[in-house]
Amino acid sequence: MSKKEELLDKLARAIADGDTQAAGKVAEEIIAAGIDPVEAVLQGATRGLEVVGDRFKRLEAFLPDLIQAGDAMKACVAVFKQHIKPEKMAELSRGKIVIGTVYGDIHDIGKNLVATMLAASGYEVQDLGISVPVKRFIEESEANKANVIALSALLTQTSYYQKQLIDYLRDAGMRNKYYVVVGGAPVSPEWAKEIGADGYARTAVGATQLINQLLTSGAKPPLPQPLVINQ
Ligand code: B12
Repeated sequence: MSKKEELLDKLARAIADGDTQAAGKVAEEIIAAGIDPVEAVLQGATRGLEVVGDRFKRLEAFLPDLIQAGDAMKACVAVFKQHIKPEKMAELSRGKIVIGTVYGDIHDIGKNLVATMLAASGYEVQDLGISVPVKRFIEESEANKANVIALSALLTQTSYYQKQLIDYLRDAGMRNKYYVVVGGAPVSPEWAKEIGADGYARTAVGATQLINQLLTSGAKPPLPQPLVINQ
């Protein structure tokens, strides 16, 4: 194993183990060894996140492990940031997600899980919290140049606002700007199709897969049928 492979491996392990201190230290070693920091994130740190994501799927890791891994990721990126040219920074983000629980709904446990999984998977996540009006979702998505708007609804009544947001985007001629994905206990693939969403996932792990697939598919929103991840 070359010195470079060894360091990237060490970084992946530090992230997977959620070891913030080690992640920062290995990041310094990587810079000192003259390795491209963008490559280190893409080939090392991201691999660590995938490992912890897989463990989470197999119930071998839990939410605190994901949060720790996310923190370790932030620690290494903080070191790398000082050595990356601004124009290269975009390569580090897999995409920007604006997420929230829709208006009138205060359930946030599932939404928080989805947001954490996405952040731990390398996305820039703007979490707007609970009971978020449609207009605020749009304003924040515009301001943040988001790729995806993710809407959580736990009440049958409030899932209506998922439809309202998509209608709003369509009426404003903005529907092709964002993928809109929906989820929450009363939300089904049928509902996602009826309201013209781009995707539905049943769980937080599924939500990450869904967004990975949407953003790498090359298909532009709105999709003719929602992509459904039933896990
Ligand atoms: C905990 C809870 C509460 C807590 C919420 C605390 C909090 N901080 O979130 C409190 C006590 C505040 C609460 C209040 C109410 N609740 Co409540 N609540 C629940 C309960 C028991 C669990 C929800 C939960 O957290 N599940 C665990 C998480 C992990 O699962 P999840 O939210 O489904 O999220 C997962 C997926 O859905 C998905 N997902 C979630 N969001 C998204 C988004 C995207 C984009 C994607 C892709 C995926 C995705 O990924 C998540 C992780 O895998 C459910 C029952 C249930 N079994 O769902 C009722 C339930 C949702 N509540 C219900 C009701 C009626 C209410 C109240 C109206 C009660 C009342 N009369 O006051 C109020 C509503 C207040 C309001 N305006 O929102 C009903 C809704 C019925 C319906 N279909 O409309 C339920 C189903 C209970 C029932 N069987 O009647 N509730």
